[in-house]
Amino acid sequence: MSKTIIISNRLPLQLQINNNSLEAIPSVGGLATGMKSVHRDGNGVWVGWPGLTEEEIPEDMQDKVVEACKKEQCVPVNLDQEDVDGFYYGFSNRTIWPLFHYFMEYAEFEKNYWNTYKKVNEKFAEVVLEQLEDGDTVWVHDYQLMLLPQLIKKERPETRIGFFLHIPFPSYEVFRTLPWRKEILKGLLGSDLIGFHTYDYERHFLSSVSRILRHDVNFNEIMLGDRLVTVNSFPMGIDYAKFENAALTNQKQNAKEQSELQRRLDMHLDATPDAKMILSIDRLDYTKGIANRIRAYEYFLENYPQYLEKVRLVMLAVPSRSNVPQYQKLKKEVDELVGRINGKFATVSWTPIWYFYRSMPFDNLIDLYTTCDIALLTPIRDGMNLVAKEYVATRTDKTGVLILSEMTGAAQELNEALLINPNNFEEIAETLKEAIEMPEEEQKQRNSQMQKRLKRYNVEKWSSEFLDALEKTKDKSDMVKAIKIKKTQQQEMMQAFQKSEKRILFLDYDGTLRGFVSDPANAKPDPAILDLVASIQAQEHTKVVIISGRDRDTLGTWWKDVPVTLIAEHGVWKRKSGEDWEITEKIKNDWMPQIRPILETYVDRTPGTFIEEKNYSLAWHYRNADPELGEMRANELSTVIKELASNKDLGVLDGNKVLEIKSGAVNKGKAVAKEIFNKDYSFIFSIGDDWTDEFMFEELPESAYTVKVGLQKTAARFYVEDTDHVRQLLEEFAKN
Ligand code: GDG
Repeated sequence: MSKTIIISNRLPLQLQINNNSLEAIPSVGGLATGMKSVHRDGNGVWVGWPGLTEEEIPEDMQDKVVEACKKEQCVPVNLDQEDVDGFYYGFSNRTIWPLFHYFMEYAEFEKNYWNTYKKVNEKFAEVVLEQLEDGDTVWVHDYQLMLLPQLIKKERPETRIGFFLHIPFPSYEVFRTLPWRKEILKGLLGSDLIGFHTYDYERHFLSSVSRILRHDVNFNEIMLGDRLVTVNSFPMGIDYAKFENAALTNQKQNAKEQSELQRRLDMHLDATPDAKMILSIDRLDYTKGIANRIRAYEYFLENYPQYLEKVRLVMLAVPSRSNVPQYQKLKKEVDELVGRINGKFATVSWTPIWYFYRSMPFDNLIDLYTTCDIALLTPIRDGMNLVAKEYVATRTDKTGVLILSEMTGAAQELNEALLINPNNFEEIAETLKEAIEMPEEEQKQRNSQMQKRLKRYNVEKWSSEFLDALEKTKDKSDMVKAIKIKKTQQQEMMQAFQKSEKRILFLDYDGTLRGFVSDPANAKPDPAILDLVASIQAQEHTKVVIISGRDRDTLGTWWKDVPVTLIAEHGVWKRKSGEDWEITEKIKNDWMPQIRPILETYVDRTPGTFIEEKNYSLAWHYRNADPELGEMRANELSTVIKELASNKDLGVLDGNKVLEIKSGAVNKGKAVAKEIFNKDYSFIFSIGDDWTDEFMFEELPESAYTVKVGLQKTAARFYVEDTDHVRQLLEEFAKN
């Protein structure tokens, strides 16, 4: 039975050696918490690092490590100290983490870290490949393993690979500062499906793919030769029932069953019933806005002294990455701030901040969630923030107020929370006041809405939607109607070619016989392709037609020595070998003086674009423009022209990075139809890469061999990957 392999840097269990015996403790953190329920209920294995380096595991305990992991359906990846330092504390946490959270000044670009990151991703790949069986699905998690999808795809191309990024994907302007940006993108593109928490992260990623790798992005799909990569957003949910049930159990507990923490909290509530408890929970991380939160709280106490002794900030900061210098600095800063504020405002009976620097057992977390009236979560940046969702889920009587930073992914779903800008102290202070004074009715109204949503879109739903979408990527290639030309089909085509006594081949030029170059004037045919086409043409009963949108002069000059038929400007002109150009359609070009100035304004506004003027058409090329700007302007221009063109019989052809405006009466479809009309060709072949070639595929009879270059939606019957494969195919014709 096929299985799902989950892969993340850390396993859901962390191993420790205490007094010579191995202990497994559950991992803390968003990813582990979220995926645990998926793993627990599903059939599969989880591959990751168990938390002990090779140096820390005595030889006689190695089997025990594997066994302890196996018990939990886990498979360990062995890392030594150097690996962990360079890969985890180095590249992951000193380069990617700060950069992706917009802390550019913290990002270190160290070649050694990068090399170890690569090496460790390869180690992960090795373990995954050992586990991988036919039909298995692979789900890779997070920023530590961004090279893994490609490493697996390379070895096992048929495997479905999903990748989910739990942190933000930054804007292109930030991402492009990374020296290894191309490698990271290529690594991720080994996946069939890439998921992000929000649409903004998705959009940033697509923008980087299109600008840095210059791949074509079609809405949320990326065409990569014969592969299609889908990108989408899947906002991660929580195990709602677990939090709700834990809260219900907590409320039913009698004094004896209660935890020590709950008893203490209750004591304070009894002593000061009108005082409010404000909660914050996060890993001690500079992205979480902890220092800002404390400063804003100070500002609140200063500006609203009526609340002195009436509020308490309960702050749980979980130790994290404490050997990275910025985290040590942050720890010091938070310690000092807490000390200063407590020193400044405390009275004999009141401490304004209760600060816990430790990890707490789950039940204590629930004590805090259910007891505190307000949750104050102020990250400067946060991929999602599950704590916000957990707080809402535990509020079973629907009271409680969530104050949440707009910079978290969660803020996009939790509109009923009080949203704040974490850098605006005044706003935070005022919002705290609003939260304290919020009528219960309003609290309930807001929380009911949020609870409904969180209950519905819980972590199971999140993971099943991701896995379903991953499964569906299989069908995507079928949606692209054409099938990759196989050896047998190629042979069958060649037999039909050989048998035929009257053959015609329509060959598109740019993107088919010749790859694209930045200046189309430099795309002259090379001697090899000229020879190849000439030798096909030299065969008996064979007519080769080069059919292109190019102007007749260029086409005529480039193909002057090869006795083929030329069709230029999408069918306006035709030249039989050894004859003069003839015009095939009576076409007007009196519209040009009106349309040209419009195109010129687009050239002025879009750097890198230019106009190509042909006899009966104008083409606006945007291949060298910024890809996003180019697409945007092309859409705009196409709409403008279509509006203007309605009474002029003009057509807009949306080609490969070119928009061509021409008389509506002409296209390659009409040209090929004329060419074969009443001629009884028994073998018809046509090949092209572009949207404008679709007219020809559509027009030709079903028996024709129509071939698209590149995997895209098409009316052609077959496709080949690229121009190299076009040549290989043409060589077959030449051999005959
Ligand atoms: C990353 C992204 C994204 C916290 N303290 C304790 C404890 N926790 C649990 C919470 C919660 C999780 O850890 C923290 O999740 P967050 O989402 O808030 O933050 P990160 O760890 O930074 O997670 C984040 C997440 O991945 C998921 O994609 O939301 O943006 O940065 O579940 O309950 N659990 C226990 N004791 C603690 O002291 N038992």
